[in-house]
Amino acid sequence: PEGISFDIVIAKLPLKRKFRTSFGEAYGTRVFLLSRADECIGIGEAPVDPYPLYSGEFVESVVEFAKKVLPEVKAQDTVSGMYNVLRKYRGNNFAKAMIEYSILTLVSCLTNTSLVKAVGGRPFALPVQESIGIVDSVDELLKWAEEAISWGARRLKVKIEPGWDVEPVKALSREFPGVPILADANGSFSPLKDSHWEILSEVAQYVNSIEQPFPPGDLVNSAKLSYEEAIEVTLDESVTSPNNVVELATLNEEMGSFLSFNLKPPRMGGLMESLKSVELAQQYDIPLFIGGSLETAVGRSLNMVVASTVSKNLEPSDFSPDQYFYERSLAKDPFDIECGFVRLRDGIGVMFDIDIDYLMSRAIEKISM
Ligand code: OSB
Ligand code: MG
Repeated sequence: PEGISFDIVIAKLPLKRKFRTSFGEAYGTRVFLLSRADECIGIGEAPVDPYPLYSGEFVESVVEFAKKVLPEVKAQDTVSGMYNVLRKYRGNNFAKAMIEYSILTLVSCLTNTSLVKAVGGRPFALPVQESIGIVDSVDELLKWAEEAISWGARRLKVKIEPGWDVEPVKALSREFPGVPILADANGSFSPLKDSHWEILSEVAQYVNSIEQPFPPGDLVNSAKLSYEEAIEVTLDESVTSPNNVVELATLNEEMGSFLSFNLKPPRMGGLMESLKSVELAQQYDIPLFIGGSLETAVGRSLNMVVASTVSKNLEPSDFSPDQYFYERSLAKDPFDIECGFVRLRDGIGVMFDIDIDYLMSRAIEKISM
């Protein structure tokens, strides 16, 4: 609409500690979209890296997508008009989610209505899991896990890859008996290698579930692993649309598998697609948790809006606050954990006081539109 202005901001945010997955080390580079109208400010975040490792999107692709579609978005008079612009393009889910949330948080402020209320959600205390990166030694792994247990982590999600597989999960299950363990491979095992099936079968002995064992396109082999090892397999990269949730239900029914998923709102293309996915998951009784991609408080708040709509089968989710990963939170009133739970908020806009000065002090590029 008239009078709305946007700033695309690329910021480099220093991490408190290295976070390594099977793709390599996280960069801490993030794209933000600030929107302004009247006295209000909105913001969205695309938690992408400079390289297309987790998904096909990366910093420049998000920026280019935003540059290309924002003029068209601005020309719309209604929120649904803006949706139609975003919906008509394929892919670019992280970029779409960023644009959508920037507008929705702005509208939330302009209309003084919280997004949690608008989507029919409710604030509650959500169990949090810690995501432990790939480290150089078991000692280092146990130290990280101990820290997480000390703030009450409800589950340990540990990154694995071929070569760092059985050893870490064996050590965690020995040191922390009774604490649920999820091993996240980020698609690093190949369904074409017998040796990889053997490793995963052994990993399955020590964990409660395995996340994204095989590359994104593959659901059938995940179902096969789940059935053969009688273990929960939770999909991350493989689930990018509500329809994928229905496919999980179909596989569970036809293959006797236990597939669940990790719902990452940016990966689904934003709030609306996420809400549909939650609805389908609840309808088909597919367990889920809300996943993170090292978002700052901005992205975490979108995830929180989605979480507020889940009423059953919600597993411990990626909600350790941004100050656990980054040197500094983007919130002046950061989200916090109490005994392993994060209290969902129900406020206006992003539901926290954004530290814009800090964000801008870390900006490496700003494009005004
Ligand atoms: O696979 O869940 C993942 C971070 C970056 C990319 C992929 C993943 C992750 C995480 C982070 O595990 C978890 C979090 O944000 O709390
Ligand atoms: Mg994952």
